[in-house]
Amino acid sequence: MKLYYSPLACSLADHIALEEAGVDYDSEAVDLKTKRTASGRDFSEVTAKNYVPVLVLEGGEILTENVAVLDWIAAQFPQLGVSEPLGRTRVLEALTYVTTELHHGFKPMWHGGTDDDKAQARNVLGAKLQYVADTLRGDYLFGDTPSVADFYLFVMLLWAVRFDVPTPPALELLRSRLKARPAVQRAMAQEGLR
Ligand SMILES: N[C@@H](CCC(=O)N[C@@H](CS)C(=O)NCC(=O)O)C(=O)O
Repeated sequence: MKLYYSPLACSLADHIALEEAGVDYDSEAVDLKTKRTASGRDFSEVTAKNYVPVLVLEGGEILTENVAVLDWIAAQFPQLGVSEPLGRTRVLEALTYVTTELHHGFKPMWHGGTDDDKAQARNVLGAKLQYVADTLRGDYLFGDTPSVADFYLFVMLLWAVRFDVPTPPALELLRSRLKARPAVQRAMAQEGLR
């Protein structure tokens, strides 16, 4: 299994999930500007979508789209999902919120938005993070242990620090709690992050 990632991109969630799962995997960084992998390969040969994450499975199948990749990882390693009757659906609900409401909300910050665009995005993202804080079920989104949705949320919380997005205290705690986990530290170290 091989993960294509870019440092501090949304693929960090998958990197963390694989480390938390304790599975053997390879990984290779992708330069998202040049679209070259660290070994010099043209990334469009891996995926015509040209974005991360990409997870290449043992049989050579290629998974893209963060929600699908994280859902697949949680299906292989149920400790990274939620074990209740609606568990998988709740995790998909949370992953979809993160990708459509949070991740996409950062576009003006990553893609040269105007100062007005960025200020507006900060307000909207702050309100959406407040919604997440209000619905936490415990130390993590769904209770005492983190799921793949927490790992994707974690990346958004790192972006919030980087771009000065107001973050509710409960989510600052969640960020610190996740950052203290050995698997998270290993994934971040592999991406050259602190
Ligand atoms: N629809 C994709 C979007 C993934 C995405 O936005 N990846 C970013 C990094 S966070 C990327 O690779 N951007 C480079 C590009 O789009 O050229 C998903 O949900 O996985």
